[in-house]
Amino acid sequence: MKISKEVQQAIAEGKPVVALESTIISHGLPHPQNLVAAREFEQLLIDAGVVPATIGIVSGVPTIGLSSQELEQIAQPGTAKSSVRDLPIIAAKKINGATTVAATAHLAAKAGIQVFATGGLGGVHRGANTSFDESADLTTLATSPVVVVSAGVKSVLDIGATLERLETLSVPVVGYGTKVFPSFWLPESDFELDWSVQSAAEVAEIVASSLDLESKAALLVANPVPTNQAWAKAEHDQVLEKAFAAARQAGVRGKAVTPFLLEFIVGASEGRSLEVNLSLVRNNIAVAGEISKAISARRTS
Ligand code: PSU
Ligand code: MN
Repeated sequence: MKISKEVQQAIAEGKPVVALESTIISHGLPHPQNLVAAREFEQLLIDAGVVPATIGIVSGVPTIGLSSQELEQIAQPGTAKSSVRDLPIIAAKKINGATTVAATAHLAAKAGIQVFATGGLGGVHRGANTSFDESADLTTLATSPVVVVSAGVKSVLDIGATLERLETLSVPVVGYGTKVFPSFWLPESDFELDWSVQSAAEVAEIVASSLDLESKAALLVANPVPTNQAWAKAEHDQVLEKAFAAARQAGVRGKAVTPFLLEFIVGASEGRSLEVNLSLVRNNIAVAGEISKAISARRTS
């Protein structure tokens, strides 16, 4: 594992650092906007006084804090989508890989980074009772002590089942300023949470308690996209129906499912879903930045 000098120094000095994933770059956003977006995500953190640590695999080496040039490589079409189980294979083959939420959370926690911003966490897919398609994001969060800021999970998933699995896996979930679990492009879902927090300082307090209790699990902070930036519900529902039908017809399986659905949805919404996707990531990054600053303020006070 390689940690960039800047990230290493920030961790050592207890300065705010936020990890960012790279599968969203390689498989979640269309090329070539993906590289522009990846650079913008990092800049948002820099402007907020936070050190960005985009994580990916460069020639087999898990890298925490990609350089500008490395980021460009990871954004190339064809980069391997890498969850935790792919890490040793990609390492041995010495190829580039883009890390999912699971792999990013795993590596961030190993590096000592406490906060991670993404778009949407993976979860239990609809029909999982027969397909068994449940993202390794869920099981990995049970053993990766890091705060994950996510706009809930995508409404293409079985949200109820995903929340049940998070409960079973003992991964705490808090709504950020809400008790309603968000569903990615939409600020709401049909599911109510047990807990909500009102500030980054409150999240920092929970992180401190987790450390005291020697908890190994992540903390999922569910941050809804602001209503005025959300996708129109009617169009959202229509496009999702089409996406499910297309996925069924194409017979996609395994790790291709999530990228297939996301790409289809961007096309079928003529880019409107993409705008919302970018907005919600920006919002998650802003909240993650605040949380990392609150954690680092506690440490130095
Ligand atoms: N949500 C998004 N965009 C993405 C993903 C999730 O809005 O690109 C990616 C994340 O990297 C997540 C992965 O970890 O999809 C989940 O894939 P799977 O369902 O195959 O575990
Ligand atoms: Mn899957």
